[in-house]
Amino acid sequence: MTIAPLNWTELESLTDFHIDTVNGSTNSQARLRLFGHTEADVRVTLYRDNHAWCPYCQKIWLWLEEKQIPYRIEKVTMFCYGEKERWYKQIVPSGMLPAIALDGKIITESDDILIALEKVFGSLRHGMLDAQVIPVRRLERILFRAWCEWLCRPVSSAAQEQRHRQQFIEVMQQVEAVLGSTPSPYFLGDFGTADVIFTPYVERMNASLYYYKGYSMREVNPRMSAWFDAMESRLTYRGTQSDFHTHAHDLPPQMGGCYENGEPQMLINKERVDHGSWFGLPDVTYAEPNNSRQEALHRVIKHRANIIKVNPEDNKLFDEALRCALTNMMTGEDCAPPPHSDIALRYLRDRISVPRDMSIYAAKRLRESLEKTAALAGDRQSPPILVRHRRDQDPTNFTSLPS
Ligand SMILES: N[C@@H](CCC(=O)N[C@@H](CS)C(=O)NCC(=O)O)C(=O)O
Repeated sequence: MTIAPLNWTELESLTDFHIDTVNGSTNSQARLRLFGHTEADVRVTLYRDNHAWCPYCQKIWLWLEEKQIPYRIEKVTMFCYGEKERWYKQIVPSGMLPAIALDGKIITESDDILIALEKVFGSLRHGMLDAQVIPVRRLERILFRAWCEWLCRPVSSAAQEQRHRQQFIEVMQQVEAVLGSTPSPYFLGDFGTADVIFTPYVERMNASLYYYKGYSMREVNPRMSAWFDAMESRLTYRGTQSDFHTHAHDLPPQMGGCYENGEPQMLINKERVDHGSWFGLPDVTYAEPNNSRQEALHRVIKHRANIIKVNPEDNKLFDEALRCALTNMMTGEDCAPPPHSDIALRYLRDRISVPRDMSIYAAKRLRESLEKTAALAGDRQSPPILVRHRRDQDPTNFTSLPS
C-alpha cells in the first residue's frame, strides 16, 4: 500500500528542528559564533570554503570551536566548484584557504594561523611548537604523503598497488604505536592540538580508502578506532564531521584524482557508499540522535526552492517526488512518486553534502528515503558525479532564490 504525498504545509508541521547557530553547538551554517560573548568581543574572522570540503579549514574551525573563541565566518568558493570571489582575491591574492583576519591582520597557512591564534588566545593544551607536538605533526605529514601516494597515483601493476598499500599500513602502525603509548584514546595523553592536526585528513583517509581501496582504516586499527570514537564524543567534532559519501566525491577534484583498485572488497564498499544502505558504515559510531529525520526535513524545507531549481528534471515533477520521499521519511509508509522521477530523486540523493547541508545521520535518513522512493519509480541513476570538477555545486546556482 502506498500513501499520497503530504503537502509542504503538512510537512512543515512535522518538524520543530531548531539550532542556535551563534551560541549553540558547532554547526556549519553559522556566520557568527559567540559562545555567550558579545559581537564587540569578536577579534577573528575565519575565511573557509562554502561547502566545508577544505581540510585545512576544518583544522582551524575545530580549534576555534574547542577554544570557544568568538569569531565570524566568511565563506569562499574553491576553484574546483566555482569562481573565486573577487573580494577574497583582493585580501588573499592566491585565493588559498583557509585564512583568518586577526584584529584586522590577514594570516594564511593553517599552521601559521594556529601559531598566531595561540599567541593571542593561548594553546589548546599543547602548543604547535611544543617539543612533544612537533614529531606528531611530522608523523601526520608522513601519513598524509603515504595516503596520497596510494590513493592519488595511478599504478601500472598489482605489485605496485600492494607496495603503496604496505607503505601506508606501515605508517599507520607508527600512528597506532603513538596512540597506544598513553592510556587515553587521544594523541599525547589528552585531547589537544595534536588531535586537531590529525582530524581533517584521517577523516578523509577513512572515507577514501574504504571507497577506493576497500581498506577500512577505522575498523582495522584499534587505536585509531578508539580515537575516532573519542572524537565523536565531542560536539565540536560532530559539527564539523563529514561522511563517506561526501568525501568519496569531494576528494577527486581537490586531489587531482583518486584511483580505485577494483578489488572485490572495494567494489562492495563503493556500491554501499553510493547506493546504500548508509546505516552501519564505519563513518560514524555514536548513537543516532532521535531528531535526525526532523533535521533533514527542516533543512530540505528551508532550501526547497533552490533544491528544486537546480535539479535537472522538471520542477513540478520533482516537487511532488521530493514530497513523496519526505513523506516516506517521516511516516515510514511507501509513497509512490510520479512516473519518471527516479533520476530526479537520485540526483539529490547523490548531492547531499555533510556537514554543509545537515549532519551525518540526517543525511543518511534523507538518502535512504530518496532511494526507497526512487526505486518505486524505476532503476535509472542520475548522471554520474563529476570527478574533475564539481561545478554542479557552484554556490552561485544556489543563491539566486531566497531560501
Ligand atoms: N598549506 C596550506 C594549504 C592550504 C590548501 O591547500 N588549501 C586549498 C584547499 S584545501 C585551497 O585553498 N585551494 C584553492 C581552492 O581550492 O580554491 C595550509 O596549510 O593552509
